[in-house]
Amino acid sequence: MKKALLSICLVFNSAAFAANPVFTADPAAIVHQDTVYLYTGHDVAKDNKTFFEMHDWLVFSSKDMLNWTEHGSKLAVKDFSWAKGDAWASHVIEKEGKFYWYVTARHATINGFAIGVAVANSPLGPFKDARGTALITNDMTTDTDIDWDDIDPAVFIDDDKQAYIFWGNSKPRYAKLKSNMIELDGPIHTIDVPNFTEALWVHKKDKTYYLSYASGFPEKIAYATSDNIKGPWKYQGILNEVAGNSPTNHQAIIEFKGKSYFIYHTGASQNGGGEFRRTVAIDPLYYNQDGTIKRIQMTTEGIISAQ
Ligand code: FUB
Repeated sequence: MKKALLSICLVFNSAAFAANPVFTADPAAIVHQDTVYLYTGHDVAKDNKTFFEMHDWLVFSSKDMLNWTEHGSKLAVKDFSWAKGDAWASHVIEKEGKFYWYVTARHATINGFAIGVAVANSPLGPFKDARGTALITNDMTTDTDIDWDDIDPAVFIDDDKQAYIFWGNSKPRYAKLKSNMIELDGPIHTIDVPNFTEALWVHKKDKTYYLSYASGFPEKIAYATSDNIKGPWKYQGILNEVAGNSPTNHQAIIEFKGKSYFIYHTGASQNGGGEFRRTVAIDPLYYNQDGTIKRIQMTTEGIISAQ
């Protein structure tokens, strides 16, 4: 793939892709063996769309955050026999040499959205539905009026190896996962943070847990901190403003070779971007001395020097 001097969105929508741009959204990323693996949703590039059209999820990788390899579609709604559409936000995590890909999709027989999980022995797959059924369905959370409240999974494994799954729209929720990573272990809890919309991401730096999420609509990314994965969470304010030309936003936060990165999507591609034709972008993330995070500066240039 062409070496990018500008942002990742220009990598994906560079001259080579101009005739047939790849639109990407809802990033999640992991670091494995000196490589960043970026998992994204995939907006279908039709004109005049009035809602999301998403059928599968894509994978990209990089060894320096600058040059990216496109691996294509590695998981699709059709890989889950219980699902019938809407490949919304997903999340990948590694545990003991296995890679678990948690996805949002619309359930075929239970009203509403659901969360499933696929597993593979490599970050590039092949991924297979790990359960044959959804892990979380809308009938397990009956305290909202909407049927899209069970979306946007984000999994975090704490230092004691306990895994937690976070998710939600309108109400942020979390539950423990069993050590097999494919079953809930105990009750579903609600999290208390202000103005929550969706897109949870949890990470830990030093001894502080960070919970970031899309707030309000159009969405800004806000965050809260805690000294305990179970909270309580202290609201710390806005981390990223509304991203260009997209009322949704969705972030991943990683550390790679000693630097921190904020990965998100915008609708700002000049190859016909928009609300339903989004593109993943990356900018640096910086911490203050007290552990709070400086507000992200979104740029066209993105990452401009190799790691
Ligand atoms: O991409 C579809 C939905 O829009 C995601 O699940 C949300 O996080 C928002 O980005």
